[in-house]
Amino acid sequence: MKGLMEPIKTLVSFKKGVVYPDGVNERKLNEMRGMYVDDFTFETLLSQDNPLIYEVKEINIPQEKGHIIYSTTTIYPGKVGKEYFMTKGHFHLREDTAEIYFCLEGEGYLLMQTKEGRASAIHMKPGVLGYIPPYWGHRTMNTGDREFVFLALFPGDAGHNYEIVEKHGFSKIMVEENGKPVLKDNPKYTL
Ligand code: S6P
Ligand code: ZN
Repeated sequence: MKGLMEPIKTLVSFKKGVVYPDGVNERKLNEMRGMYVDDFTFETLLSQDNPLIYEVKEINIPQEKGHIIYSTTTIYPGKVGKEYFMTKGHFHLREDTAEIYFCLEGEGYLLMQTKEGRASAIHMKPGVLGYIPPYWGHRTMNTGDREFVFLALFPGDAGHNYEIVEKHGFSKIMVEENGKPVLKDNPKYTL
């Protein structure tokens, strides 16, 4: 670590996440091309509108070993076809780093998978903490009808690898069937 950092305080609203973020990283529908199963519905939706799918409210913490980076993610309610609005998903560049997600508001799933395609999902609602062990890629989806908000904490030197997800996708998808979220095999998944 380089030098001594001064302690900081962060206000976090349960409903809205970080109150005074240093930065907000927005992902709209057009940045999610190829991520959903139903490409036709995706393009139809996009030709009408480009909604905000999720936003990450960040605090500036050095991206270095020894630090803990934290942020809140808000995923808006909605679906592309039957598939719920979700994050892009990633592995950590340093694969031996873990992460904690703590749900503050709304409802959703934390979907994890190994590079071999083994999947595991945790149902998230306020008060649920999901532990993402080292080596598991992670993606979240909003299965409720209002904003799904969670706090994420991860090692400063974890880094992000989106390429694996862009290339192979996740082995499972979360779709609505008879008004309920159901985890299914992703027909687009390639190992
Ligand atoms: C970072 C952590 C989260 C996500 C955020 C958005 O390690 O897992 O802050 O970055 O939920 O997801 P994604 O996949 O677009 O980075
Ligand atoms: Zn992560």
